[in-house]
Amino acid sequence: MTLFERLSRLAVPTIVLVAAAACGSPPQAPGHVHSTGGASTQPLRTGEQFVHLRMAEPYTPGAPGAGRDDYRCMVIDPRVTERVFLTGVQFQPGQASIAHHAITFAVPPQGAPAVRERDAEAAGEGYTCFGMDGGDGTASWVDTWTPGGRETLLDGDMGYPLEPGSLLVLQIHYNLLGVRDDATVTDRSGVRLRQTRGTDRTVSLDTVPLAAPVELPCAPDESGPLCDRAAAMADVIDRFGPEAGRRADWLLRSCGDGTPRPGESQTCDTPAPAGMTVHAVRGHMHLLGRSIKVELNPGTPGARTLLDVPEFNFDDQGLHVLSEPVALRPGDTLRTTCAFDVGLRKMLPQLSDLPPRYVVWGEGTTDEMCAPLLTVSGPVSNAGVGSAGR
Ligand SMILES: [Cu+2]
Repeated sequence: MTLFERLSRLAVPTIVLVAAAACGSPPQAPGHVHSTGGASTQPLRTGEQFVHLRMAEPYTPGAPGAGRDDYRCMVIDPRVTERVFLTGVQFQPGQASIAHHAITFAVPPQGAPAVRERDAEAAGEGYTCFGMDGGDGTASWVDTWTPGGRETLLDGDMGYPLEPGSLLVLQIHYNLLGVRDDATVTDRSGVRLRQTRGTDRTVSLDTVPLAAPVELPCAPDESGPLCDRAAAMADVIDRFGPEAGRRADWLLRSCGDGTPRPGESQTCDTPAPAGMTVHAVRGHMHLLGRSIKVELNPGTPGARTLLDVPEFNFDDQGLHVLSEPVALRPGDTLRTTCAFDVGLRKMLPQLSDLPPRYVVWGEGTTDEMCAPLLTVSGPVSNAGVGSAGR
């Protein structure tokens, strides 16, 4: 399962936003944010310790076909024996020359078997994965690293809970453009966790995905069988199965009347099903993504912009921390808007050799997503979604 399946599984009918798993204590207002470059390290705070973990075995990246990009999910068992909270993550590349970006997912115990199975089925360390596909549907997207990446810390007694039996998945994008065909480069990357045992008052963070449709037609000068939406949908279903493949249609019904409106910009209004506190937001799209935005209650006196990335970069999906946390009330409108640029297809080495296609939501390199990810605490259960209250 994917994070999107988590979204659709938990979604209350007709809406797209989902309050993720229960959070414990009431949110505590964080103050400001500390960021440090890779070279310097933010000191440990009270109760924190660093835990260094590495891939179990080295991996030799290899891109499929003529491609130069390998997206690989590495499974690491943090072997926690009691619940801890992740308050910071620093990916540590084994081969900086080929490490393009890395996403850290925390997989709770109930999601671990599916991840282990996928890992076991693939030869070599890890398994092939892309985009939001880092774990099973229960995984929380905790961190994104890019070269020179910064550990982003929220200031406050809060973190991502890691229960015994949890796993970490590091999704590493290896770019092999600078590697000669006759050269072999192996990687054994790791991750430094900043963790704390926490207390009963420590606030659990979770990631809540939003979504808008992707209905990106071929450019006027492009043609081919996959430029037909039905053919493109059949192709996605062929690659990812019927349930995954029909997400594009599900999104159209959730965000509107079910009718595709092809275009480079798409939007979706989502009522918040529960109260929660938003601390930070990141945007996720794939390679054709141009911009991504999340607005709260647009067109009202209380309107706020929670995320505005006017120049999206797939390899820099950093966390945007709000200057102060924003409380969502049930029924608040969250408007997600994404723009894509089909012209990028000809310019990107990962896509330029592939046949043009009508792009819909999907897990693959050639598919797209429009998925803001909210870092939240404390869904309040008065809307019936989520089980923690205060
Ligand atoms: Cu994705």
